[in-house]
Amino acid sequence: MKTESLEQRFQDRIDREERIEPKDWMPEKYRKTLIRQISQHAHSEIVGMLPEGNWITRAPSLRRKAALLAKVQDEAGHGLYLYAAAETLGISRDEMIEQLHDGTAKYSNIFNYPTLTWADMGTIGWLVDGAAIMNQVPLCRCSYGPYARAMVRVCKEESFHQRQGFEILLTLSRGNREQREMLQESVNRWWWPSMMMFGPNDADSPHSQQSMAWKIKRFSNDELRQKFVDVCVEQAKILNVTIPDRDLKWNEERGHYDFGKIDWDEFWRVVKGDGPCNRQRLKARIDAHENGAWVRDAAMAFAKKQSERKQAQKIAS
Ligand code: FAQ
Repeated sequence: MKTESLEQRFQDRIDREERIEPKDWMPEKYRKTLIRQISQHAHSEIVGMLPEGNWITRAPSLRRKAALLAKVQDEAGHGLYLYAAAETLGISRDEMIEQLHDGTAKYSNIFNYPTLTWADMGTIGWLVDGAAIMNQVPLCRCSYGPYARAMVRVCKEESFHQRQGFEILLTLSRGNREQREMLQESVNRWWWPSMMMFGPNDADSPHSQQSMAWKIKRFSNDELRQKFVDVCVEQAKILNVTIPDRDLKWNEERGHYDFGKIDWDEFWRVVKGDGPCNRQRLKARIDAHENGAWVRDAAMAFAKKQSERKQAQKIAS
């Protein structure tokens, strides 16, 4: 059978909304695109623990500490489901981790910014998890089964994270002047990097067209960014906070909010490794991996011992 007809059949399955599973035939480029996206998504969850981890010991109450700790643990879990989903495509976890550590794999721009105040824990929940949900709910309908199924649970947890962040900000918005200023200052710093999370404009997004044809992506980067803006403007009113964009205004004709220009130079600088915390984030991940070598060795030794014991029991019985 010719490759062409295999590809056509594959596309027909996608068009019929059939799920593609690990043992199904798939074009090499589909497999590679998924490995790229899912592994980068996994790395984002794992690196994404670092900015919040910074505040676990300094959370203002036991309730806040417990919630933040649980949220960060959820993010570790998301990373693990996603690594497992990517492994079904024939790449090992070791290879993915190596690509993160040597800088060949990307992770979300957003995690290269510092968390300077407690309000940042609220803003990350509101804006960063908010943007993540906007992007990830459609991924529950991604054509690749293992990724789509992993996203169902991830999205449920992300939506809890978003509310947890919003509630931190709501509390600050009802607090004293310093607390309200802390809230505004934090939103000023996180707004634009959160807008960048959706990726380059559609015209400058090399992967979007093919990923949409394969139904990996269901909406374009710009469509999701617009939805995010429309939702956030209403939520900002409840928080009594100003979104730092002078061009933000309702466009009656479009039925959406217009917004200002994104600084794409900043985006690419951060993505290419020159953001405020890139070096610090990678160093923290590499150190954690190296310092955790003994845990992996112990787990392997334990698994080996158990399997030897089972084998010995089988022979004895
Ligand atoms: N940051 O052609 P496109 C979270 C790269 S999880 C860095 O548009 P695509 C949870 C892109 O990789 C957040 N790089 O690419 C949490 C490509 O480079 P490449 C992560 C970016 O794949 C919350 C190039 O630009 N979420 O937040 C970014 O079709 C709180 C061209 O771009 C996901 O990964 C960026 N923002 O669309 C955790 C969701 N945007 O690979 C802790 C799944 C683009 O050719 C605390 N991913 N690039 O070298 C996706 O939906 C897509 O991959 C996009 C990019 C939309 C991110």
